[in-house]
Amino acid sequence: MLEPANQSANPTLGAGRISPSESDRANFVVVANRLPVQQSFSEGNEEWRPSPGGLVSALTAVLQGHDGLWIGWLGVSDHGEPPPTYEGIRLKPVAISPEEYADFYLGFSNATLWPLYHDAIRAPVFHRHWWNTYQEINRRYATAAAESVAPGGTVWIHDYQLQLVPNMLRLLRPDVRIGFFLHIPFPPSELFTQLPWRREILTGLLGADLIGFQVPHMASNFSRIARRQLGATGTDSVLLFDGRTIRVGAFPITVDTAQITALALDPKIRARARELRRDLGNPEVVLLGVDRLDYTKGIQQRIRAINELYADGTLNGDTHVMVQVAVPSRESDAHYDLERHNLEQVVSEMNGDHGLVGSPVIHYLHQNLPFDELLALYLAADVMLVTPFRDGMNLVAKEYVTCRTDLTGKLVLSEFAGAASELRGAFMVNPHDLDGIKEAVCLALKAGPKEAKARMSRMRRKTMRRNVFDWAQSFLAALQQSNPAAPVDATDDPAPSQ
Ligand code: GDG
Repeated sequence: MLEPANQSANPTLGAGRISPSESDRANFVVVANRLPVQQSFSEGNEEWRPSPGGLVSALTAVLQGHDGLWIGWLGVSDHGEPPPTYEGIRLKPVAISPEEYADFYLGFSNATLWPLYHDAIRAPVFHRHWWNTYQEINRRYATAAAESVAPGGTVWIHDYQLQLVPNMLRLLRPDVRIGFFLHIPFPPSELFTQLPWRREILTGLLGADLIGFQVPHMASNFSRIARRQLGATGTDSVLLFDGRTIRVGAFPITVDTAQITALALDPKIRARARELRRDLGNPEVVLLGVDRLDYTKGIQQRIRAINELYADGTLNGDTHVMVQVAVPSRESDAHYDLERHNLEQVVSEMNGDHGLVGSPVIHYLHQNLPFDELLALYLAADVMLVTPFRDGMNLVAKEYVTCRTDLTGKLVLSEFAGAASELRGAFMVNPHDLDGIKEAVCLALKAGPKEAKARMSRMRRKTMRRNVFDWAQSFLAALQQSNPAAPVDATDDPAPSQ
């Protein structure tokens, strides 16, 4: 485990303009694209709220116990000063100008890496000036981390926006332990090697002592590519490169099962679920999709499949109703704008063809809902549709399963979501196969309570075994086993893949 908290830490260290003296440095530093707080305005007043999501709560708990500091960007507005601390964690913002945001975030992160790492569902775009800014911004995060971490401390870097940070930090601070976790898929060699800067990205990642992926085959992809492209040696789980040992493993992320279970049993949320079903006209079957509005999530394809089931009479507007929540995402990107436009076209076609006055067949919400409302929807849904073309994990699937404490409910799940390797009780689909989606939905509809219960029990047994705190602890425990100063033998037993 991590070293105990440094009691002399200065809890007021704030906006990152102070260069911390050695005694002010943190034993444990998280580096992520975003800070765990975001700015909002209520009646004209500025407020800082925690950013939503399980990652923030999981890492908050770990950071609180270990004199933690979080380095990240403030968000699009970049206005105002964040609080110096959040729930006892020091915050260190990284400034990114609007021009840099366009090149680093919208450009290289989301128009080069995001599509390339998600099966090239959209053609990745390669621009040298995006790459230059990506390097610059990664250097900025690495410098902030190097200035903030105590001697011999631990730094945990997150996700595809920051893949160069591990090695940049290693060069600045060879004394610290460095972990990196990729939340999205790592692509197969044929795609990754398209990247003109593939060697630089691999070298960047190999600066870490431990590199974590969502599922084992992504970890092996990475190791194989590192051996082939950079001449690293070793196995899929322990690599030797540049005189150092790097561990590689799978650490499947999960949700805060205890919190979600407690909320799912809350009478107010259960009453809200009943109210939602009433508002939907008390249909026999409620089908639900919940996704960030992203072209990787397969939302249109899924709705097309459902539309065909209405058209051929398998589904009926009197008895079957669908709800699709599409959370606004990356709205300044033209791909996302087009995705929204096309999705809304499909939704309105479906209602136009099969709805009645006062009884649409699909209810579409382009909104970020309060988490309680989302849970009420999970409880109200008989069939949950999670059909991404490619997804690192997909937490929505795990949240749905966690909510179904009474073992009812059916999950239709893409075989290309990381969650598919754990949720074997789902009705699996190839999300590219429209007929296959229709078939899986039909099977889910036909499955009786006994089969549904057996499938849900199987999924819950797996999901309820670990929560997001165990995920963070297991990564950090594996990281603590590594010793940046002393290379270990490549034949050593690796960090376990879970
Ligand atoms: C990336 C990877 C990986 C959704 N709608 C609302 C809302 N949500 C929350 C869900 C869930 C989260 O957003 C979505 O997580 P996913 O895992 O499904 O997808 P990404 O955003 O793409 O996340 C993914 C993940 O990182 C973690 O490593 O699993 O593969 O792509 O938690 O509950 N939350 C609220 N209102 C909504 O309307 N409050």
